[in-house]
Amino acid sequence: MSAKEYNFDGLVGPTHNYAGLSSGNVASMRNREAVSNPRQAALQGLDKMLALADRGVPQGVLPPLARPNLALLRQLGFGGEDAAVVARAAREEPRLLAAAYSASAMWTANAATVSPSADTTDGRVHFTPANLYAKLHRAQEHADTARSLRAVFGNSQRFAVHDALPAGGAFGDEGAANHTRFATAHGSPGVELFVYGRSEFDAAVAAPRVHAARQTVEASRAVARLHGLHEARVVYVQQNPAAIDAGVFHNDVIAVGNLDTLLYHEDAFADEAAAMDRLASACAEVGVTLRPVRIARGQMSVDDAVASYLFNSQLLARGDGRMLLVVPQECREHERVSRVLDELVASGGPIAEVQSFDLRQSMRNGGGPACLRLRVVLTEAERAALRGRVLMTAELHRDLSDWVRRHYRDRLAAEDLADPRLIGEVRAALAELQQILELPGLYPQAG
Ligand code: SUG
Repeated sequence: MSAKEYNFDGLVGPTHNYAGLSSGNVASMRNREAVSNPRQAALQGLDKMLALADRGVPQGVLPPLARPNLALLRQLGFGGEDAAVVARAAREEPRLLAAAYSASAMWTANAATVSPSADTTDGRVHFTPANLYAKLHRAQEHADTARSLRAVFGNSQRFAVHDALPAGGAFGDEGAANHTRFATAHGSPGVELFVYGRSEFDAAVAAPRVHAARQTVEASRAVARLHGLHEARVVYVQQNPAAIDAGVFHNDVIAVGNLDTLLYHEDAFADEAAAMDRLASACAEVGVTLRPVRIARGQMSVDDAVASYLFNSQLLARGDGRMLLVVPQECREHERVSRVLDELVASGGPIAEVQSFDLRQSMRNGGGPACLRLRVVLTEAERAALRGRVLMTAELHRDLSDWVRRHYRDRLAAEDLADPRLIGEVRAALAELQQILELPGLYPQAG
């Protein structure tokens, strides 16, 4: 069946800030307490969405989550009126206030794992929101993420939006950031690759030493079961623990795949040869001859990958059967990495073209082009079953950019989170956003 891959980017929320909440994520730690510009962050994201939509890449948008998460702060013992909750948290536990204000849902690669209807036994598109258990500020996302996915993908004949996996370390799940799909065409049956960092139960799986691995193999297996995937078309591969220790907190910081192509660094996986063998034979089952594009240590190191985010790129099919690689601008500012990009294009391999975007605001929190998007393969009938005004057009881009300019601050420092006016500003913004996106009731508190 013919189907297209839609990239649903997260609309950056009005409280985008740098709180240094993600140990193991080099950029997040380095920029802790830097001053952010939420307005610029949102506009940078919207401009990428429109530029890709204009090139014919199907593009959607997913809304930000309501912040601050006052329910979280109340659950942690901060009581009283909304302003009092914020004031006391700011005084006593500013890190918790920052978590409650985090705009981290913008990285929709972590919103869920998605399996297209061509892969699932019941013929529906399946979504499992990621529990993001590893970090407090991210672990608060999944219930609201499930709510917004159910708003957009609410047609239960076409879509199944599961609840997140159970809380607890055994099922740490980071969603599509650790998931890649291979197929002859987006609408054909595919192979789904799940990359994990550790195992809760299998002591033979060596865990990283410095940073905690966020994804367990047990979580990956549970998602594959929930989605009704065929065993022969699922491959589980362990991430290289040394790469996690070097700052590769998600597999999409070291590898990206699309259709028959996998662009990856030789240090991405714990056992490269075995991983590539298993992947290639599973791909053969669905008629895909895997085209690995391997970047060797000699070309660039894992540190270069973390610094530039070369692999956190979008690998997109062009009309002519070759591929476009969408990279963050930082790749062109890094001499070695920029050379690798030029070599990739000159090699005559699957990547025909590289396009770079200024996503600096998101990049400073460790989020490149691939983090900002959730890939959802949809048939025409499934696309017609979407709810809301969520597919990117010049008009939607104009309305959202105008909304951002009217509601967002251009400066947010750590101390600004204590400003009680921010609560009302965000509420007013979100109340209007649900109208623009034609998703009434999306934010119950926003009225
Ligand atoms: O989970 N950064 C995010 C970045 C997520 C990137 N996503 C993918 N690789 N798919 C994270 O570490 C930083 C927030 C802060 O420090 O304020 C943050 O959450």
